[in-house]
This record gives sequence, structure tokens and C-alpha cells, in this order.
Amino acid sequence: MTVLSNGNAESYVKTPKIKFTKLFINGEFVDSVSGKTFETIDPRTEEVIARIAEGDKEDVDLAVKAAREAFDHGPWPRLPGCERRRIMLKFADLIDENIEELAALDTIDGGKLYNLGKIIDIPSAAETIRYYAGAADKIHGATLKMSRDLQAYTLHEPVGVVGHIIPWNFPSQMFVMKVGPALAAGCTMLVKPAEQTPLSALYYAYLAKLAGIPDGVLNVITGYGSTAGAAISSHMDIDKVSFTGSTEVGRLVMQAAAASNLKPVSLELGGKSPFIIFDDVDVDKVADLALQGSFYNKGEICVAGSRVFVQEGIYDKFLNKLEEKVKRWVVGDPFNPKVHQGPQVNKQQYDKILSYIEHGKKGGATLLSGGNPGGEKGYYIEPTIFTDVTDDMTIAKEEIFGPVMSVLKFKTVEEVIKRANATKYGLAAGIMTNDLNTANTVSRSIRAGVIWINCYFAFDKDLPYGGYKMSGFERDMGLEALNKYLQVKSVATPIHNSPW
Ligand code: TXE
Repeated sequence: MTVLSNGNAESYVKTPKIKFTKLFINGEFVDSVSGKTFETIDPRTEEVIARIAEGDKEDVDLAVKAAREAFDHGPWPRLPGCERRRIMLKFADLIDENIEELAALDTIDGGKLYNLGKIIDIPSAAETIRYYAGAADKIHGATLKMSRDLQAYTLHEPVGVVGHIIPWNFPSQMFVMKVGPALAAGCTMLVKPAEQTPLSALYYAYLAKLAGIPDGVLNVITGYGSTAGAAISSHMDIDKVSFTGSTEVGRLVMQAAAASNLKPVSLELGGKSPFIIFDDVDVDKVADLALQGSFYNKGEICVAGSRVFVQEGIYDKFLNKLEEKVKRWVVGDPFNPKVHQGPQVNKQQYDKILSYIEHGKKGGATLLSGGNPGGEKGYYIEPTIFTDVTDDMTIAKEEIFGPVMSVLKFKTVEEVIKRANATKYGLAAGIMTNDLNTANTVSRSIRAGVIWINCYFAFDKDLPYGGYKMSGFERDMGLEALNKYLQVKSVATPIHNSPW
């Protein structure tokens, strides 16, 4: 692979102006009650970009108070759906008008590829808001056929004040995937972005206000998980928490919700997804897809297809292809359009990934490529491929969340189904085959929330997204996500005006 990050590469540094660094509560940017701030770091340079207001419990209380007032007495839940739609469409247009700035913020904060931000992450963020805007005036219940002399119907009502806790790997898409359906449903909310990537969330809050979303409806509390995040999951006046992050923290969020006001929780957690390749495929094409499956977004993606199962008939040929192709995979400054992979999000993730690579080297796997840091400065890591991996190795079992692929060999359909399912996770799976029977059998047998056949990372705003087993429950995206911000009220009345 080519590494351009050593300081001798051309400089592509872009420095978007940092306009927003404070908490966004009740339509205003404000300091935290404590006055404390924290640093957000550029993973390309390890330098401080800005100091951001550090929200804590008192700030969460203020945001919840504003959101509660906006829910109980404000216009948002009471507006006709078509009005919410109009305002959300304006919000989406404003996102489109600020694509370059938003993409640049996610690049300097999270090390994400700027070009992909411009053509995928931010435009699709706008589209996600449009998708849910379109749903805002189509929320309705059912008329029920009762067995007695009653007429009855259901109302789908907004769940109330929602706390969204989101991670750092897709700061823009996570923000809209939570906020879009909740806004359409008529909820009010606060969002806690990850402490690693707070910048774009504050910018989205500003655009939401500009679009006409009333004060108090959308609040953003920047800060740490163990303080601001924990204050959200244990809050007595938050009606629902929607969380995306690690399985460990998901468990804490659920415990805190149970111990406080029993608020419902939705969790989208980690994964260790199988990418299964049968020996009837076009090896050249599938090798490209497998590289993307493991290294896209520097492997910081919960659906990474990081366990690559290859059928024995094509195993050697596939490895040769991988080796040839990974040489052309460029690591470096994410503003450089030639680069495929930027730096990992922070030092903690960088160290964690390198320690997994050491596990792989010492645990008996064969290193086909990579295995080293990708530069002297910045959190770059070479795309790393281990072969001869067995199911019991740490690198085959644990979520690495970095550019590390494990290749495993298999013989039969039955065997690979069993091995693919032998994990506590169940987020996604890829199945590469031209045999319809095999595709059908395997897709129905894998216990995971998303199955991609002859494709990978085929996301769409209409495609529900979420996990089985310890990868979580409930769904983001699609109309499924709208349901998690609604609750059902049943109403019954006698048909005839007589006492029933
Ligand atoms: O996640 P955390 P981290 C996985 C991935 C990664 C690992 C650790 O394997 O290497 O998790 O990443 C907030 N109460 N994923 O430590 O801590 C936190 O501030 C309430 C998979 O960054 O789970 C942030 O906003 N909230 C994943 C969010 O939780 C708390 C994406 C996620 O952070 C909290 C990210 C607490 N006690 C990491 N502690 C995916 N599913 O895509 C932290 N937070």
C-alpha cells in the first residue's frame, strides 16, 4: 500500500472556520454551567482544533427543561404534519447549501475522506431529512374492527422528549438518522454527539434554527459519555433514549434507563460481520468489495465485513488478488482526493487497533500485508490483512473497529453458516455467490439484521438498519425508525349512544 502521511506528501490542509463551540440549548449557543471546555483534536496532526463547551448533568437538565416545555406547550408536536414537513425540507436544503463546510468539519474532526463527505455523507444527510420530512404528514393509526358494539381506532403519538447519544464514526449521518425520524414524529430532543467529533452537530443545530425549527425542539449537548451521556440515560424526564455506540456502553445505558424512569431504549451496537465468498464468484470483483468491506472509513464502521470467509477452491487465488489490490490502497491526508484511507479517529482507537494487530501477529495468523502504523504524525495505520485465521483467535472474535481484515478458509455451506453465526454479534453479513439456492439458504440462516448479497454497504434511507443478538435492537433508517419515536394510543367508544 502507499502511505502518503509521512510529512513528505503534498499538503492538502483545509481549515474550515470553527463557528460554533458552545452548547445549543433552547435555540441559543451557551457556555456550560460549569464554564468547562474540552479539546477536540485533529487526528491528521494530533493538534487541537478548538475548545468545546463541556456539558454535564446541569446542562442536560437545562436542555431537557427546554425540550419538555417545547413538547408540552410548544407548537412542534401540534403542527400539522405538512408544516413539519415544510420546515424539515428547508433544513435539508440548508444542509445541501453547506455541504463543503460540513464535510470539512467531519474531516478535520474525524479523519474522514473529504471527497466522500462531499458526495456521500452530507448529501445523504440532507436526503435522510427529506425522506422523514415526507413521512411527517403520513403518520396515522388504524380503524379497528371490534368484536363487540364498539368502534375503535389507534392514534400514533410522538413519544415525547428523546435523548440521542451518538458515536464519532459517521458524525453527520448519525445525527440525521436519529434526528430526522424523531422530528417527523413530532418529538423534541437533545443530541449528545461523541466527544471526539462535536463540530458538525453544532453546525446542524444552527442550520435547524435557521430553517425554522422552534427553540427547544432540538438541543445539542457536547461533552463526555460518563457525565453528559450518563445524565441523559438516567434522566427522569426523558421519555426515550436512542443510542449508537459500543456494546459495553449500550448495556450501561439500558441499566440507567431501567434504574431511573424505565424509559424505552433503542440500541445500535458493535459487530463482527462475516463476509462470505463462495468459489463460483468473479474473484477480481469480489476482492475489491472485500477490501471496501474491511477498510472503508478506515474500518471504523460497525458493519465492517472483517471476518472474510473464503471457500477453499478459490482461497489461494483470492489471496493473490487481495495482495495485489491492497498495494494500490492509499493511506494519507483525507483531503487528498487520491487517498482511500485517512487517520483513525483518536489516539485511543489507534492504540487499540495496533494492540489487536500485535495479537494477530503473536496469535499464529499470517500477515499478508500492513501491520504497522502509517506515519510518524497522525493516527494512520496501514490496511492490514491476516490470513490463516481461525475462529478462536482474538482478531476473529472481537470488534477491532480499524483497518484489519481476517481471512478464514471454509469448505461447505453448512460449515460456513455455523461459523458465521458463532459470534455474540448479529449486525450484518455479506454473501458473495452466483448460486441462488446458496444465497437464499445462507441469507435465511444468518442471524443478523442486514444481509447484503453480491454487494456490501448498500445503505439506503428506506432500508432499516440494526442488529440481532448483542448488536442491539430496534432499527434506524426506513419507516421502521419512525415507529420508535411514536407510541400507540387505543381509543374505543360505543357505536350506539347507549351505555355499553
Ligand atoms: O464508544 P462509546 P467509544 C465500538 C467500537 C469502538 C468501541 C469504543 O468497537 O472501538 O465501541 O468506542 C457515549 N453513558 N463502537 O469508546 O464509548 C459517548 O460519549 C451514556 C461501535 O467511542 O460507546 C459517545 O457519544 N453515554 C459503534 C457514545 O456513547 C456514554 C460506534 C459512543 O461511545 C457513556 C462507536 C455512558 N456511560 C464505537 N459512555 C457503532 N455501533 O457504530 C460513553 N457514552
